Amino acid sequence: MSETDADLDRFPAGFLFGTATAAYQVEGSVHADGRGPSIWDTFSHTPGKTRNGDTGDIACDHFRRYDEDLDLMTELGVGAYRFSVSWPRVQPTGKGPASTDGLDFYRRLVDGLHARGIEPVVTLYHWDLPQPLQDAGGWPERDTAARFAEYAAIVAQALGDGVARWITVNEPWCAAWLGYGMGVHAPGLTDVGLAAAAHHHLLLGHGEAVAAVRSAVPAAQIGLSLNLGVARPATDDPDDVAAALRVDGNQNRMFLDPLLRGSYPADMLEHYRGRLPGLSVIRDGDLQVISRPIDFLGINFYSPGTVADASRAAQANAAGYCVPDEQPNPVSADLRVISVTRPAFPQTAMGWEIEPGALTELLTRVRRDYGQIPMLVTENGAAFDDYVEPEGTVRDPERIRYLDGHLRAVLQAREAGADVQGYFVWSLLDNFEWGFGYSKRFGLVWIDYPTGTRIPKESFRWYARVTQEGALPPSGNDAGSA
Ligand code: GCO
Repeated sequence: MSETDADLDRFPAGFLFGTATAAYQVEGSVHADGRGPSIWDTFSHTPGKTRNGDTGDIACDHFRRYDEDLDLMTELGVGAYRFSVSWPRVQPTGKGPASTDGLDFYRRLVDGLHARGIEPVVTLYHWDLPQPLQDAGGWPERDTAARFAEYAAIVAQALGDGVARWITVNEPWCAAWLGYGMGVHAPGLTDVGLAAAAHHHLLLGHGEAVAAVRSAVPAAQIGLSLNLGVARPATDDPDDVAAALRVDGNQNRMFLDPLLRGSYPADMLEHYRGRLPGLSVIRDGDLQVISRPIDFLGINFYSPGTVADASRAAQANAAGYCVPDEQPNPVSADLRVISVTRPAFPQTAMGWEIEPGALTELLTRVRRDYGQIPMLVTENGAAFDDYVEPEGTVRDPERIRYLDGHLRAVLQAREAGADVQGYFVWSLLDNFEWGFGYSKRFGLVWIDYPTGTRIPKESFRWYARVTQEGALPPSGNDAGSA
């Protein structure tokens, strides 16, 4: 039965409204209680790697101010808070006995959430690999997957049934391809063969962690968060269509196929054959581990993409696209693709195109191609050039419009049969945006970094109404009216 338009503003009872952060981006206190260095501590302290040399040393000081942030979540009215556990806070060297003090911080956080009636959703890996494991080879090394399973078991046993929903790995694509292929994320390497091997071992680590968490918390609901993309060809020329298929393979099918079908896509196995060590690291039985059943699929979505064959920049330009003049990164060069953008198309402060309908397109594609699987939008949000007004408020109508549009896109995907059960705004707080440092603000809450002062933005109040009513303001009304 088709819902009426009015219903399309309303979410079903039980829909999970949440918000999200990640340890290295918000916690600070990087030496507290014996926390060891992660690859992001090393990377951010390496000159030239992050904007202005920004690091996560202080970040939002969430490690010390978490109680204040929990109160903000109460005000926000969210049903769930997605946060990540810092592996080097739990195991300072990435292996061996756990740090009780490190685990205690997360126990306090989980208890504080329960005390406020907010469900904790734990991400086990949000990119902060303990540096000693990278020194031993990092994710291109198979042993790292085993170390990750050991760490997952420790955290699951420590937090136990206080956590119902577990996300093993956040965006393995970023960890592998930005970190080992493009060099713009930690550990800052630029080797396609290493990136492909890291890709496989991150998925293997996910599969091993699924078993570890299930064994410690039998009732757990377990998934992972993928930053799946929408890669459209710039023209219908066969070379552009093939280029978009290669990007779809690298960003989407090389995850969804092994996870949900138990095999890598043949075209991408062929593409990466010979990039060593690459996917030559696959061993018998690995795909059975990787495709262990999960209870939900987390999808992080921000923006669609348009792709042309690397040899067709002039044609893409002639077709009206903006073609970047920067040198392609090693991963795109290997795929023989260029990303192009639509002129005068609305963009966020990251230069990412704003097209909410692309989220519907993505969610319904997953449903169509991989069957019915419960999905959570575990990240969606936007950076804009926010500022504090003279009266001390932060008005961010663009962010309200962005969130309104993408929440409507979720409703439309549900209407089309996708089982989307929740939505998490990235992010609760302005925070350390990786290579961009503190120059990009994604938060519902403004952070005054020198003082740590929190200022809820207008979008915070807008989202609090949505979580309260379980519905969006009728479209066009109050959706971030300037
Ligand atoms: C990601 C990460 C977040 C980012 C956010 C904005 O999805 O890249 O999970 O840590 O900060 O997505 O880029």
